[in-house]
Amino acid sequence: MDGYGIAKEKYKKIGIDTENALKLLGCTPVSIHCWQLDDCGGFETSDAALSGGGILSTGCYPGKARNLKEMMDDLEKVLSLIPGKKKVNIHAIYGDFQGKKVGRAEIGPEHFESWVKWAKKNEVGLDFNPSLFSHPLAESGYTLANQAKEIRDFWIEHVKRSREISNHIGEELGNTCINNIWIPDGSKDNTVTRLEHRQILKDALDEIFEKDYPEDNMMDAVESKLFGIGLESYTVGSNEFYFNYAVQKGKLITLDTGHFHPAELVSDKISAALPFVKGILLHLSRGVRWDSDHVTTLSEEIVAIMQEIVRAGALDRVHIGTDYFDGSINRVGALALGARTIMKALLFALLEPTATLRSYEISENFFARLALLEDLKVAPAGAVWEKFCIDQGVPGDFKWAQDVLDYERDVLNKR
Ligand code: RNT
Ligand code: ZN
Repeated sequence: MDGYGIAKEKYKKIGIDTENALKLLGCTPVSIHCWQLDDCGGFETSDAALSGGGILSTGCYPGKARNLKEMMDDLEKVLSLIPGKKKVNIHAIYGDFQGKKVGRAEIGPEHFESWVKWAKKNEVGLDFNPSLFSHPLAESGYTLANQAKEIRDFWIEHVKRSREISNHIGEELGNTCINNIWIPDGSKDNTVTRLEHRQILKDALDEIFEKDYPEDNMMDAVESKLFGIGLESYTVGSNEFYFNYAVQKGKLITLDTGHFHPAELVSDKISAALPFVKGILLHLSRGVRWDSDHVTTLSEEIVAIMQEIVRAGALDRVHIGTDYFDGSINRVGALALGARTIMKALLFALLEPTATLRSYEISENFFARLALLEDLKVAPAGAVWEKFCIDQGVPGDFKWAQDVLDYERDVLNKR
């Protein structure tokens, strides 16, 4: 019997059907963020600062994607290394601007036709984000929450257009495109006009969302943050602000694992959010001391997040995605590694005998619950993962990294 056969039998004994787990894993999409591939630079021809707004990619590893073609090439490599269903998550700054200077308040669906074509060819869905950073009109620290109406209106127009683009993308692909709004607005030091900014942000969002689009085409998500670099003392779009907004307006809430106090757990927020919100969008990364922009690895928390989704039976209401930027290692490898890890964590969660664990819990046999949870940690999930990779036609563990290194030698090092 091969490794998978043995694993299948072992899981069967504890009431788990591995075939079923593989089927579910195969139809759950993971949305892969494109901005890991170029350190969040984008393809605008403006002279805007490359980062700013409280986000920062560190490291200068060679080979980053310098244009749309290189980014699409890199993404194709990444996609070939991730088993299962995929989406690609893009930002407004990654439009096909053809060397022209296109303002953020001038973008339209035409600038994203190349992406639609590419997505169709590669059989992936797309998600979208307006870009409210790396721009002269974001330098004051306030975009949608800016007290100056001209600046605010500029950004409102940008986000409205992003929603229109998302609607177009979703319609073209026949796959809902999530438009996620994150703004950097906040302040380095103690701020006294807090209610004013938050009221302004609420009104700006209300205006942005005036137009309804069919959910089959696009859905809106709002993303909170605790702090950013240079924005340590105050963030307008805090957790409470967006949670309330999402609940009141029927929007998705985005939970980014790097946007909370280090001891706060996103895994525990899932069941707290689900009774109230339309759904959740996850931005997964690995927290290392501060804003977690490190590549996702198989941590206890990533597994716990997946377990919470599966235990809640909420795979259709929680949209899983990556969001980190590390410019200090091979970027293609970094992106593939994070996404593979998330799929592994999801598989691990799908291989859990939840009904048995619940029965122990109900009968207050907490020792049996703990013992089973602990034994599961070294159950042969790896062999099931290997089978998934083979079935999906992607290289398995101990092989895929060599593909990345070959690509580095043949493509990235020649840039
Ligand atoms: C920033 C947010 C946001 C960005 C992207 C580029 O802290 O996490 O999601 O990473 O929109
Ligand atoms: Zn994020």
